[in-house]
Amino acid sequence: MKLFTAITLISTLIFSTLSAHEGPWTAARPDGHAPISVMGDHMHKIGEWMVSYRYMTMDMEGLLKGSNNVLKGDVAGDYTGSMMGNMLPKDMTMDMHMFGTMYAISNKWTLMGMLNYLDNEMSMQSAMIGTMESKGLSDIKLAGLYDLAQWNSGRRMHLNLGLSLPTGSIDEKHTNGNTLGYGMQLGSGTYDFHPAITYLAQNDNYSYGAQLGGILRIGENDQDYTLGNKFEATLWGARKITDSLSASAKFDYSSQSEVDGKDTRMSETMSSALDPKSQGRDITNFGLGLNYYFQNGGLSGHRLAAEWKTPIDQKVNGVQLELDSTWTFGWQYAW
Ligand SMILES: [Cu+2]
Repeated sequence: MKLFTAITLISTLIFSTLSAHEGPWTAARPDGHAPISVMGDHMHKIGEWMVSYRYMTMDMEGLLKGSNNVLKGDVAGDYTGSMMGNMLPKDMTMDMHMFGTMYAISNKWTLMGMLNYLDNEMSMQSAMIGTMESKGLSDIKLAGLYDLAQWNSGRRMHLNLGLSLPTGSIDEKHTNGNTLGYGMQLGSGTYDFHPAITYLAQNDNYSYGAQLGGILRIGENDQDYTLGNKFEATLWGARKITDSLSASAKFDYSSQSEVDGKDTRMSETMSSALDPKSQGRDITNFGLGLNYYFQNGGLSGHRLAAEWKTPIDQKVNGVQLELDSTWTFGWQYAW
């Protein structure tokens, strides 16, 4: 219910403070782009290009069963395949390097491509096991953004039609030869459809946005499992502080179901990391961010942004690590 309270609160804020703003929505201001962790938030004008780089780092530590913090002793009985729950995860860091490009083929369609490089590290309850690591190219994503409507009062809406290709490995192994858990793999192994709808609004000093979307997996991968489908809702507001700087607040909610099927190379009684039922979670994050837009001089057209977010509510399927915080830093350049 916390989520609905937050949504109601923010929507009230959006519709009550959004006084008339003459002219169409514009990207040419710092908050003309959403907080940096939002993907496919804006479109471009015909012939315009953009390149971007984002670095995202997520920290997870401690175990959750459902929404409760637990110790390995509390859940060791669920994973009897390993002595005293020693194979349960202890902490994990996920680093992601995201390279993106956008190009508007018309004023109705902007095309987008994204290439992600992942670097995951996980340590287990028993220090004897050693840190597990996986790194490499993740699933390449291609998308078309379609302009649905633009109003003369600084509002617009577009559709995001994305598809990810199974370029990321699902065969990552520990140094001892064992297949790493679902969360340590680099891709989904399936073609995934990423639909979303995005709404943007701005007035003289504020801007708002909302995005509803998800990930729908198509079929199953060559190890006979399918990662859970995901639903995502994001709501943000930003204040333009100067012509170059804006500050934002954001709520995002996502819900991902457990893995369907199983990878037979993993033995699910050993660890929650190898258990298809201990994948996916419901999570609500609150984030704060800054966008900086260079309007003049040699760096004109460049943008820098940073965002920090932390969960305000999370409930995992089965037993999983607790997410602590996510940082995203980004650079974008359009011409
Ligand atoms: Cu762009």
